[in-house]
Order: sequence, then C-alpha cells, then structure tokens
Amino acid sequence: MREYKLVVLGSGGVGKSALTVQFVQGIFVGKYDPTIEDCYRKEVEIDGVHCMLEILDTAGTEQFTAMRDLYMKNGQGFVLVYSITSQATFNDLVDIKDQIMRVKDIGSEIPLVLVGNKCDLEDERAVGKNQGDSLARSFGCTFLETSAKLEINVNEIFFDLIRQINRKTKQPKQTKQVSSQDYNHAEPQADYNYGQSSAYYDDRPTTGRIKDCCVLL
Ligand SMILES: Nc1nc2c(ncn2[C@@H]2O[C@H](COP(=O)(O)OP(=O)(O)OP(=O)(O)O)[C@@H](O)[C@H]2O)c(=O)[nH]1
Ligand SMILES: [Mg+2]
Repeated sequence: MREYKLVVLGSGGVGKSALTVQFVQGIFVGKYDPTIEDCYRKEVEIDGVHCMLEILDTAGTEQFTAMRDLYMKNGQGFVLVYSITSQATFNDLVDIKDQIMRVKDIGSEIPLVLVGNKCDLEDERAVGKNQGDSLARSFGCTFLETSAKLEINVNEIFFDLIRQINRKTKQPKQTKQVSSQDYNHAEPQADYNYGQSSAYYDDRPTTGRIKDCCVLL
C-alpha cells in the first residue's frame, strides 16, 4: 500500500490538531492543549486506491518549532492552516511557506493546501475569503475554508492533498478487484465517506512526542 507523509503547519491555536483529529477520529476537540508534535496514521481509499496516510500534527507554538526543517524535508504534502479570526495567523503562513521552499529546494511543485479554519465563527471573521483566495493563487495551491467544529471541508483537505501528490508523482495505481457492488457505488463523492464508521478507519494516536515522530519520519 502506498504511504503518504503529510504535515500540518500553522500558528498556535489555529486548529491544526482539531482538524487532524476530526479527520482521523471523527471527533471535535474543544479543549486547547498546545501540541508538541503528534503523528497519526489512517488508511483511506482514494479514487479506488488504498492509501496509508501518516499525518504529522506540528507545534504552532514557537518554542516547539525546532524540528521544522526535518519534517519539512521528509513531508510530501503540506497543509498550511490559519484561523479566519486572526489576521496574524494568516500573515505567519508566508514565512512558513518560504521555509518549506527553502528546505525542499524544488521550485513550486510542492503539494499544498491553504486552509482558513474556524469558518463557523463568521461573526469573528478577521480574514476575508478573498485574502485566502489570493494567497493561494500566489502559492499556486488549493484553498479551502474549513470548520473542524462543524466538520466543513475537513476530509476535502486531505483528499485534495493526496490527489496533488498522485498527480505530481504519477505512480502506477494499485489495481483493485472490482465487484459489481463497487460499480453501484461509483459516484465521485463516495470518496468522502470517511467518518467514524468507515471500515478503513485506523488511527493510531501518537504514542510519543518528538522522539517517536523522528523514528517514523
Ligand atoms: N469554533 C471553532 N473552534 C475551533 C476550530 N478548530 C479548532 N478550534 C478551537 O481552537 C482551539 C485551538 O485548536 P487546536 O486544534 O488545539 O489548535 P492548534 O493549531 O493545534 O494549536 P497548537 O497545537 O498550539 O499549534 C481549541 O480550543 C479548538 O477547540 C473550529 O473550526 N471552530
Ligand atoms: Mg495542536
């Protein structure tokens, strides 16, 4: 099975962990507990192909960001998250993107999704959707506004990223045994039915903090 190493980046408190946990476990974590570094694994089926995602949920808090170069080097796709309620978190992403480009040193072909999270907090909006759109254009990447709380566009982040990686690497697809039942469920949106009840659900909450993640990467 093909493995994908994805990295979730952004300032402290923007909802990186909430998005990751919502995607992997189907629950919303309302409590804020700043992350040092957590890894999750989840098996999903995308476009008929089984994939193992290894998702690194990173620290937004400055004092924990020393590992950034290492995981940027190893990551294949990146989720750049800001909160629509904080202009500062939006501004911070330019430096993070620059750091990825520096570490990867391969021009603009890095699979990326720009995410404006907390879109359920419309009353507290500080960053316009048009700002997100134009930053994504300048990054040359996809843009999604999301809510980890209301489960808006959460699966779409990770599925889009995998498809970008697939397009970039164009590895031959694993062939899948197709039954007549599969044909009956072949609508494009079927991909997005990964919640708590998915048969492919497999999460492994991070056992450890930095050391375990280093081994994984
Ligand atoms: N209303 C709302 N709150 C959210 C959303 N996503 C996250 N939060 C809340 O925002 C706070 C911070 O979320 P985290 O996911 O811990 O933020 P983080 O980016 O992982 O923060 P660090 O680990 O410190 O980098 C928590 O209280 C979450 O419940 C969302 O979509 N909507
Ligand atoms: Mg976190």
